[in-house]
Amino acid sequence: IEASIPQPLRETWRKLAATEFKGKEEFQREVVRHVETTLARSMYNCDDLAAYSGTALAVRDKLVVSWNKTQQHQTLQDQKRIYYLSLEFLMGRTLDNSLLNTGIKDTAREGVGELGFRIEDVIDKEHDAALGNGGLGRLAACFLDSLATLNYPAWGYGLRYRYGIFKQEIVDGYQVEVPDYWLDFNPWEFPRHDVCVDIMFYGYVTKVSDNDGKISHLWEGGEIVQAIAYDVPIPGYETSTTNNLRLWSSKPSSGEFDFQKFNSGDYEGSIREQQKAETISAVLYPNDNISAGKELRLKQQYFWVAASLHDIVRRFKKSHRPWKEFPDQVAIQLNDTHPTLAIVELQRIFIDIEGLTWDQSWDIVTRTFGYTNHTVLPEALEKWSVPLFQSLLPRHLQIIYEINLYFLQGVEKKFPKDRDMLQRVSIIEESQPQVIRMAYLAIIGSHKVNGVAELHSDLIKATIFKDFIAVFGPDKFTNVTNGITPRRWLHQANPKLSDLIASKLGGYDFLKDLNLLKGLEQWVDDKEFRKEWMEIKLAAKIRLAKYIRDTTQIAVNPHSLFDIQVKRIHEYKRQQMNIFGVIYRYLRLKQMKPEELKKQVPRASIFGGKAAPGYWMAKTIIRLITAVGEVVNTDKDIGDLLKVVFIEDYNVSKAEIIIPASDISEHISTAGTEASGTSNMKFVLNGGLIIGTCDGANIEITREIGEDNIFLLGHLAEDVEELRHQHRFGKVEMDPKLRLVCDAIEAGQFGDPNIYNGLISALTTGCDYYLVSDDFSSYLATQDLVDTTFKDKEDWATKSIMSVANMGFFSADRAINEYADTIWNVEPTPQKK
Ligand code: Z16
Repeated sequence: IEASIPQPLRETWRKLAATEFKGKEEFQREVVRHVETTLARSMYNCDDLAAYSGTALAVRDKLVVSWNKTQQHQTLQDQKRIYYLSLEFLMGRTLDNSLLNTGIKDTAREGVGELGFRIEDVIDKEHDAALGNGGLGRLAACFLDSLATLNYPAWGYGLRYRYGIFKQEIVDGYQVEVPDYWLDFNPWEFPRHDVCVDIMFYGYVTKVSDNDGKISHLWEGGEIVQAIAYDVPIPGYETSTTNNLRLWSSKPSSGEFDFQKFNSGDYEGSIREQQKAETISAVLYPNDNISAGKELRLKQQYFWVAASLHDIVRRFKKSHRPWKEFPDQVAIQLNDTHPTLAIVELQRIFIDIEGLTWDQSWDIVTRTFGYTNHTVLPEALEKWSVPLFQSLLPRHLQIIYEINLYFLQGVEKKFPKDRDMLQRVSIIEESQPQVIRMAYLAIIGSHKVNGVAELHSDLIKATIFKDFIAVFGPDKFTNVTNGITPRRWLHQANPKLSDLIASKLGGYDFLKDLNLLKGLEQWVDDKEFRKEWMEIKLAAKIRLAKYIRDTTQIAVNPHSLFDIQVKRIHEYKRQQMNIFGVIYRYLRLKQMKPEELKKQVPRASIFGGKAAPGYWMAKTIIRLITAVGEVVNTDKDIGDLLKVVFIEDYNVSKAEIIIPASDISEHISTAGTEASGTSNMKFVLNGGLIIGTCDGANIEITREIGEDNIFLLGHLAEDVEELRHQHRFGKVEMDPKLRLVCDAIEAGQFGDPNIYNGLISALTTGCDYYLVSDDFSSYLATQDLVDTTFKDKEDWATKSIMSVANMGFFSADRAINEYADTIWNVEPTPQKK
């Protein structure tokens, strides 16, 4: 308030207010000005990187103008805001996306062209913002795009990691992790040194009673770390709404380190102490679907949650509304259990700081939060040790015990004398040591819990959260099937396809209303259209083949069938089944006579994805893929008939090149394990067909595009339990074709077989938990069907076009509107231009 300019002077400000550049010349002027003044370079030393920097700074100025207006507008409107709390935002690159969303890509192309640069080269200089592991982080990024595009007043809250997900190098066929220091030049963030919050860890709790005997709790004496806000503008597509992503960075608290106190001899020691504070936001934990339970991770979670809630509560207080209206102004969505502490922290703020009663406070808290579950895998469910909590967050542990007590009292009333039930639903698991089940806490503290695809939402109700249906009734649980932003995953990644679609649908409205794709069905028999459609696919394959040749020296024939599996490496995603299938194909080709070989469909098996650094089995799978490549790719008998490629360091910007180039992509998780998957949607939207299991969103994709347009294989989720039981307690023979594959590996056909002992024993003594053997024959037969179908180019083109035409449902816009309707109870607020 004190920083506000007095009324009489505001006219002067208004006259001088920054404006967005208009047209090519003003854009160029801004680029050159930034190159010359911000970067202190000139036309004599302007390389692609400097051109990128100048362009990014010019575009950023434009974003900032609309961002300021939007924030001002939303503050004045003062309606309910959505806060999306996520430990991961896998944004990828920003320049191209900003150019497209603000409608100035053509201006920029011509503008930088006349300055001597190709826009593609300029765009290619940007470093990915890789603050996420995989699906969950990329979903958060797609949701931000949709929230802004649909004009919802929404903020993302996350951590500003100094190191994002590691860069993957393949050395001698093995994954090696290299740190991803990405902040050298990041024009898309704005440090807000004035927005800072002190966050406490450790310490102790004392009870004090006031004159009326009212008891309150003091949490004191801990270590204090400061959170500094960094803001990132999030522009919507073809709208003036530019939302905010606020990322917190940790640093030593100013009051904490009194240099006088330090022995002057231990100056270095005092600096080391300060650096400890910075480690909190130093690095993203590189695990997808695995919880490692490390203290630093819990510190990250509390640090981020406490800073965000402080910010949200401060903003609410400015409106001077009564506390009970908090849920009318604030919807907080918990992206997985990572931010579950927010429930406890808000209860603590209300009770210990704002003086509300427990019941008043708990009512507000539970009306504020929604919780999204993204997995049923036991190794991914977060459980924090009670002793760790006791030392790091003693007051929060007390509050959790109290939440649990009241909750269990309610359960006891509903199910009298059911001791087993009380044990099963308790937030505290009675293990050694005791642990806190974060998912249970998230359910109890939220008004809605959702899964991310229909099958997954059904499964959580039937399995891991079954008892909570009995306690709360079914209405607390719902489904919101994931979606993807068509702006990045069609228009940006595949501009030629987007342009072709626009030429037939009469414009680009489909990018905002993806159901309009349905109009493509009318063109499915149009010869010229079909030809252009398949030419665009071929061009994307040629581009990828060139990328593969430049980076791996492997020559892939663009006319071969491109079979792609790119995603995090995980046993449940079954890259091992894929590579076993490739080995089987290779063994079969080696047996064939020349006339038989002529009839085979040439195929390129393309893999990509990172393994968590501590996940040995996943790393072994990568080693097998590269080893098979070494043998197959140099086998003169095989030639183009089979190539095996592992693309290093799969990330968002590589996905934008890879996804448009698939004929077939693989989504072959053991049924019931992949909550949704989102790359399946991206591939189909780009005219690729998929081979997949009846799992996650594959099922709904089948429903939308029709079962003739998808290659399904394998057992159903409902059969999995029984099959696993048989593996454990009966004698089950390995599939004979898989036996042949294992024999070839064990005979040393792909190098030292000892490397793969773990992989093979998982199928035998490990009881084949992921059912690779059970699904193998179905997988091979389905791959044969893929080959046969691919030979009929006309049939293939029809399948491709009809699939894209029916993908409207998978827009993230649809998903966001469902969240707004069924969970957040908010309406969009478009602003006038
Ligand atoms: C993650 O990426 C996912 C789940 C999870 O519990 C943790 C992480 Cl880091 C993924 C799911 O595996 C995937 O099926 C889903 O599509 C994605 O989250 C977004 O919901």
